[in-house]
Amino acid sequence: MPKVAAVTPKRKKPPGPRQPPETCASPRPLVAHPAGRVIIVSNRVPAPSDKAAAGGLAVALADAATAGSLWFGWSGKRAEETSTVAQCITSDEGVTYATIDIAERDYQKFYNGFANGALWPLLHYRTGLLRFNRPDYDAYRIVNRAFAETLRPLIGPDDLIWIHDYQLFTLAAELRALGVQNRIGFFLHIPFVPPSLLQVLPPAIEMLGALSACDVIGFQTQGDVQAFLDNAILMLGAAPNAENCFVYEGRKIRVVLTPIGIDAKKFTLLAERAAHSADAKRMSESLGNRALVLGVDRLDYSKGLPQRFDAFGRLLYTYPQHRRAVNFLQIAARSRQEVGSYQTLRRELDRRAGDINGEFSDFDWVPLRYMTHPVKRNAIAGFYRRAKIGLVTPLRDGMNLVAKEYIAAQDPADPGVLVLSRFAGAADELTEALIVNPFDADAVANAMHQGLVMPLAERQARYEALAAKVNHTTAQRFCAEFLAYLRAVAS
Ligand code: GDG
Repeated sequence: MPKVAAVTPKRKKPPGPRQPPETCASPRPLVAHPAGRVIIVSNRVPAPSDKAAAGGLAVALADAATAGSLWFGWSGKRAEETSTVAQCITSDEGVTYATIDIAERDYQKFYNGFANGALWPLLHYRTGLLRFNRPDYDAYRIVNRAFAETLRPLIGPDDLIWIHDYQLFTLAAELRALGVQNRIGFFLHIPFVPPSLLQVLPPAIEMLGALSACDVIGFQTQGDVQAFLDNAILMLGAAPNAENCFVYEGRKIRVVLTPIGIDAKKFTLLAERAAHSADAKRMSESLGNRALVLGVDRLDYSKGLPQRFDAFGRLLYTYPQHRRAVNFLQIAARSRQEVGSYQTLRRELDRRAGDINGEFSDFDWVPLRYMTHPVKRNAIAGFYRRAKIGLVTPLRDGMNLVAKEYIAAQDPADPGVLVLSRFAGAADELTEALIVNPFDADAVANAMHQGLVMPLAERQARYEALAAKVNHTTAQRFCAEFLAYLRAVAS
């Protein structure tokens, strides 16, 4: 994607400690751009200094956040009152990060309550975990409105607004209510569900209507695109044409497929270097000649971790030749620990890990290593390269970037094997992985065994096909494709 240059010269920063943030109270855009700036809006805004530690969304969007663009969202701080003016920091690359604090009373209900207690389970097909109540939903609307009100004065006439993910489903409607006429796009990082499931959510119609205040709505898979259109047909009375466009309340909406990817070349370089790092050396020494089976996930019930632990147990039970010959490392970085279902999951994993290690350990070998604190990105890249099996078995996942990172990290001369859930968005594209049903522990165990004994030639053939895809559907391509759809909307 071409880099956008800022028209207004960049303010030179003095060397030394970073300046405290300024308030972006100006009614005019901070940096004008003839073709319109890109304004990214996401629930969390990555700190400009935090690139190395950044996770999936931040890394994938780095390419859209070019000089002159604005990234707006929550600071990560809770305050007594929600901010009415954003705090701004401009990075050395010329990207302005504008953030607001959220009032504690709204945060709990908006984030832990409606976004992660209702929308997240529902959109991952887990209606049994859905907890809905009106005050949570009201707080969700209030926070989306606060985002709109604080963002409104920062928007210039031709700016493109690109909203991300399920925390901000109603933001576009709030912006329209404030008179914003700019082109607005929305991308959903997680799955979308068919009408039979979405109807479980009491304000489903209201939310679909609010989302339809966008000009372009993007999804990870063709299944998600279809699910959204089916909902729009049934609940909004939409009549999409062959290009997946429909008209709602006088506005034309286009529904597009723009799967997310990674910066594959950069990740390959990172993994090559990380293979010689101190962390990789420690890992190798701890493994000796044993093969590494690796899982890397946020500790989330959508990732299928209990089922994965069971599958590893089945591998050791069914194929005794792998006892003492493999180690399974599960990195499960804690997340959303204030939500009850996440606390339950953690206790469940502790128990299952104990069961497996109690059953199969020897006095000098422990089969399952399981850690819940985050690991440096650099170390993860090195571990991927060392792993003979990349185990990616979510019960549902929008895409799953770990699958793509694992492939990008492999040594072409001796690549590992990806075992991938058919319910990850990535499975639509990465068909040369060993595709499994994560609910079937024996099938996942069989796939692990198949990967562990797979001849080099087959591993290489699968790797080459997968690497070509990961290098094609990149983060750069994702940003360029989505923004091209948005730019094509008549302003
Ligand atoms: C959502 C959707 C979609 C993980 N543990 C650590 C760590 N990670 C990094 C991984 C990867 C990222 O976090 C996780 O990305 P995923 O795609 O797997 O999952 P979600 O966080 O659920 O993301 C998902 C994504 O949005 C993008 O659209 O693919 O389907 O659910 O980059 O490497 N990074 C570090 N330490 C850890 O311990 N540094």
